[in-house]
Amino acid sequence: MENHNAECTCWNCPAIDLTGKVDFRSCGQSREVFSQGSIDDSEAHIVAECKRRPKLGLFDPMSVTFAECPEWKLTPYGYLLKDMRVMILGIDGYLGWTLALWLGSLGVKVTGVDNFSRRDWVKERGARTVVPISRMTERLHATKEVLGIDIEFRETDILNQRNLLREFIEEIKPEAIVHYGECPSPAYSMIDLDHATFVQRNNVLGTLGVLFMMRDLAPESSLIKLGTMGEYGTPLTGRPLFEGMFPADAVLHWEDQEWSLGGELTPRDPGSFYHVSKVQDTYNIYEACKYWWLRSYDVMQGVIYGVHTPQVAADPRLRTRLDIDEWFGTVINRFVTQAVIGFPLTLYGAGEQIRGFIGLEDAMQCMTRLIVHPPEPGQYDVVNQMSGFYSVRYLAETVARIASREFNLPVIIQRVENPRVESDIHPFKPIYNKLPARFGFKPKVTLEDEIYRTLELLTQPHVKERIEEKKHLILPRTWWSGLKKQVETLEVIEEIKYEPSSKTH
Ligand code: USQ
Repeated sequence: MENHNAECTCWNCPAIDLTGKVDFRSCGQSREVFSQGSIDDSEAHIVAECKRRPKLGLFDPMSVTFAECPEWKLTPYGYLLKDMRVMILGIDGYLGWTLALWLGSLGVKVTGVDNFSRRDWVKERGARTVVPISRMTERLHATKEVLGIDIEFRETDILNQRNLLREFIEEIKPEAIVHYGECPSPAYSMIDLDHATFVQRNNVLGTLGVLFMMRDLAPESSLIKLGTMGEYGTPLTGRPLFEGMFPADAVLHWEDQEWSLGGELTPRDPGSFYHVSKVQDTYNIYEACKYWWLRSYDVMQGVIYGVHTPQVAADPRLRTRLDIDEWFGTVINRFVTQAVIGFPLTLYGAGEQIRGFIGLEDAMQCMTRLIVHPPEPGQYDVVNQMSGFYSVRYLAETVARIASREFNLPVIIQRVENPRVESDIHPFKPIYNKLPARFGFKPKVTLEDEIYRTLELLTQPHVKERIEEKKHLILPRTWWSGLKKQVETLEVIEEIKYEPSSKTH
């Protein structure tokens, strides 16, 4: 569905300059409330000017749709604002870099900031990305040379150099801000007090600063903020994990009374001090939308995996990072690297933990669809961004099957002590309808195909060598209890042997 945003109007558009009788204290009111003109017709109208088409003069912002406006052009991901200015916070990371190239190739004017802290955190733990990545100057140069795309980059720490970020936002006037600029690691936040403090300070206060800057400098821009499915936890009652807020018909029944829960934030049950930082962000963003009419999509993303988009695969200098250590490697990426070097795949605990997952390329598709379909002024909304959910045991077996059949790698699966405090046997009922239903998202990458592509890259001798050099960092030793010791093997489950496949992939 490429026309999911065809009927959006200038009310959603970041090029709009809202003037007239808009009461910015009346938080979160939607277009419908205004359209009803209920209070007093003479007071309730809104007029706007277009920053891109000043010749229009004052007009009703709900009278022009994206499909009708010459500034919006149809792409496979919806109508896209011509030369749309998108700023990526955390542009040097696994997701940030990938999105920069992806959006640039669609004609978006990409700008970005980073302080290279992801490189530093990984180095601090003695680890490194197993897929080699270039320095930023070389990345930018190669992007221009290979893809013909200019990206404007500023080295900036969004928390400790707020003045620099402020100046950059003022100069660029971004029409959307994608916020990937946080520390993403549960295990890193659980190392000790210093790390927990660092992660919460970095994430929560960094984001708080961004919100104030948006209020002052870019109130029409939308904030697409990376949250996590891990905000919700895995409730043992098996109740559905709604997309941030309860649906309109949800009801609280207690004793002999009933109350509607529709529209209220759902309970959060984060699983690490990192996850807590995301929950705090949720509340800060929710409040900012309410107080200042900012607009935001909070993206509850499942566990990400994979290495491929057409742009990062176009040249070795354009590759995005891939971490495998206990702090920054996510489970599928870790299993694939383990299979490549014959290290028994590490199921934590019972191995029956279930999580939502999404491949790298599908995550890029989702982000693009959200960027081109901005929320209304004052609208805080949440999407659960995932394309499927699996137990970690199923994932280990799938990696083993593909590695063994297609790459002739013998694979063993083991169970190790679980250093985390998490349920390893639990129900899981995520709701993830909004992206497909409202934004036209159709997953393109199957789990098997992306595991295959990752194996293809990681079995290359220079990558395999880099994995071998860091294999002492595979077994976790950061316990949520505070213990510092490497986990013990509980059980070697099986040696998986499949006949080599005759099919060419
Ligand atoms: N796990 C294993 N073996 C491993 C690694 C992990 O069994 O070798 C298990 C963990 O116990 C956990 C599950 O796999 O139950 C997922 O672990 P993970 O390390 O892949 O992901 P997680 O720690 O939850 O964090 C990652 C990202 C984080 C993001 C989160 C999304 O690091 O930034 O927020 O995924 S979610 O899990 O939905 O909260």
